[in-house]
Parts: sequence; structure tokens; C-alpha cells
Amino acid sequence: MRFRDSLIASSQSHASRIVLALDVTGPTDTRLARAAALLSKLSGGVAGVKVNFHLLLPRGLEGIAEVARICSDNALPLIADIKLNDIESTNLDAVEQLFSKGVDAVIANPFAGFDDGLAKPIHRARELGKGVLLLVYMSHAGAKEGYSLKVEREPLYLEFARRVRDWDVDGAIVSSKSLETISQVRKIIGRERLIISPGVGTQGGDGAKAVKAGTDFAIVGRSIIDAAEPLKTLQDFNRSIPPP
Ligand code: OMP
Repeated sequence: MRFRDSLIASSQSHASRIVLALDVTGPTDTRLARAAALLSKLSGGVAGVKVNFHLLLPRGLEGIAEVARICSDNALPLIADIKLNDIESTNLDAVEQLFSKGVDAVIANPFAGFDDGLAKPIHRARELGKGVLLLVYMSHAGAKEGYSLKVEREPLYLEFARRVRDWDVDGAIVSSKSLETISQVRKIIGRERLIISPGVGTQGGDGAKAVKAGTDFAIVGRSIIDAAEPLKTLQDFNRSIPPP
């Protein structure tokens, strides 16, 4: 089974389109425990989990292995948000380490290119039944300074969307706030690859509108994990963004 199929299956069995960004902050030696406590409350109502440097740095691979164990016990796919963007030998070593500790997919930057950049990590992921997601259009204000740059008279993100299709990775990360971009990317990558959209909630994106435009999954972090009642907030998101 490919990663994209396991995320869809998990989304259906948990009745949710939310990928929970476990971006826990606070003293670094408390973060893993806080992440575990959040997961024990929320795991039944999310499609998947994403970890970023907030958790990757303080406890390294051993910390991630623990998060991966909890995710796997709850049949939740785990994405490592490392925005991979280096030469092939470095990229390959990073994904081998993460995949060996139970991570199911990584986020990579298509700017690195295929030859001697992302080719081997993508092949390795497929061999192992793991996933790669490419950044196609980011959710912060400065995204337009890069992803909208005109190259041969068209914005760069259209080329990045074609890379998602041509490199046959699992999907695209596209801002939930750029509805027109979501529809354009959907047309390029087809139905069989995923669109996963960050920026819902705290950054101002609307998950339901993004889904209407073509998004499959909404990444939500602070709005849920920093809420006074994370479970109730998650349930509200699951009501407002209809599950598949
Ligand atoms: P919240 O803004 O708290 O919901 O968190 C969003 C999460 O998605 C963070 O982990 C970001 O690093 C990540 N993210 C974006 O916010 N924007 C992007 O364009 C891409 C990502 C990402 O790759 O996940």
C-alpha cells in the first residue's frame, strides 16, 4: 500500500480530514510528554500526524520513534516535516534514518530537483511503502516571493505541481488560503495524488473552503493543540470540514 492510500484509509476510519501538526512548544524536556498526552486525547479523531522541528530537535530520533510508536498503535500515519532540500546523499541518509524509526512520509522541496537530489529518496520511499509530499505553494505571506516567481512567464508553483505528477510522489502541500492555486494544482496532479493544505485556523485559512476547492486534507496545529479544550476544538473542526 502506498502512503497516500494509508492516509485515505485512516481518514475514513477516523472520520476526519485533519492532519494534526504536533508543534508543541515550551521547555524542550517537556515536549514529548505533552505531545503524547495530546495524542492520547486526539488520536481517535484525526487522519494523521505531522511532526516538525519543535519535536524533531529536542529528542531527536529516539523522540520521534516514541511518537511513531503511539501513532502506529492508533493506526495513524506519521509525516516528518523536514522540508528536505539538499544533495541526494544527504537527503537519502535523512529519509533512511526517519523511515527506520517509524516515520511514514517526509515533506520535500521540489526546488532541489530530481537528478542527484530527490530521485533516490523518492525511489527508496516507494520501495519501503513510505511517502513523499512536495511543497507546491506555502501558506505564509512571503510564499508569493518564491512560489509565484514567474519562470518562462508562468508561476513556479505550476512547475512544482507538474513535478508532483511526473515524479509520481504521494501528493502536494498547497496553502489552504490560496483556493485558486488548489484548483490549478488539482487539475495538474489528477485525483490519484493528494493535496494537503496547511494554514487552516491560526493562519487564517478555512478548511471547508479548501476542501471545496480540491484539498483532501487540512493541516491544523496551534488552533487545536493550544486550545483550552483541544478535543472539543478538534470535534468542531471535524464538523466544519466534512470527512470523506
Ligand atoms: P498551524 O499554523 O499552527 O496550524 O501549523 C501549521 C503547520 O504546517 C506548521 O507545522 C507549519 O510548519 C506547517 N506548514 C505551514 O504552516 N505552511 C506551509 O506552507 C507548509 C507547512 C508544512 O509543510 O507542513
